[in-house]
Amino acid sequence: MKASFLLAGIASVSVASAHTIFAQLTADGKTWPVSHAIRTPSYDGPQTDVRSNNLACNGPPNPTTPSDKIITVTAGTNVSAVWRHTLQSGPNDVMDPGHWGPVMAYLKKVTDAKTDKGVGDGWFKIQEGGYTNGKWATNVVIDNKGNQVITIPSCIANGQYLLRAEMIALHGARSSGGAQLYMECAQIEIKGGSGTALPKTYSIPGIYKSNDPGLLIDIYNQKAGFKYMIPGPPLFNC
Ligand SMILES: *[C@@H]1O[C@H](CO)[C@@H](O)[C@H](O)[C@H]1NC(C)=O
Ligand SMILES: [Cu+2]
Repeated sequence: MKASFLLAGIASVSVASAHTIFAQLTADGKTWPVSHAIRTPSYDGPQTDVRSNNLACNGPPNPTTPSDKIITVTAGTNVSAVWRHTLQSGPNDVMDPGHWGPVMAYLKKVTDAKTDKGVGDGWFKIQEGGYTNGKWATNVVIDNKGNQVITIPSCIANGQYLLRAEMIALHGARSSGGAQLYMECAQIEIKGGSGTALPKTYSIPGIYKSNDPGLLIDIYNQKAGFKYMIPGPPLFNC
């Protein structure tokens, strides 16, 4: 097992520039066009400083383009954050499969989803995947044609939200700051929720520390079946 980890690690180095973007959203059975209601960058690079304000909704060195659109989503349904290597890539070009790591999604309730920068308190985690049965969550998304399936909680208040989808690549995470964090924010309006739950919220930046065990880790030197600690706050459940 260890030997195969090492080989895969070497293989990933040659294609480490193959990053990724949360490019489009599928909601209520409709797949919206690339960049519709999502602040997408033209360059697919990661954020690596977990203290940066650009950890909320991406930004320099990957400048993002604003969107004046909002996508309506029914509470309690599944949406897919659709990941692509570039804004022009298809479902078979999601990300370098050697980019092993966790996958997460967060929501933040906002007054105006088109303009809110997303920086600061208000975020809660609604989906996460780590390392299960020998497979990293990033590979689950790649094998699912780039679809990160996210259940929108049924119990939260209706209104405008930012939906922040995130994939983290750990191939360089053996040194501090080596984890590659990929995220974009979609602008959504949740309808049909029961509106009673008040999730505990967290600040971005603030949810991660550079030495979190899930961000500072030599993934090629773990025992088979090791327990990976997904970074960030606990998952919110209705
Ligand atoms: C929503 O996604 C979850 C997790 O993948 C799955 O278990 C569930 O069956 C899905 N629900 C629907 C209605 O598709
Ligand atoms: Cu990359």
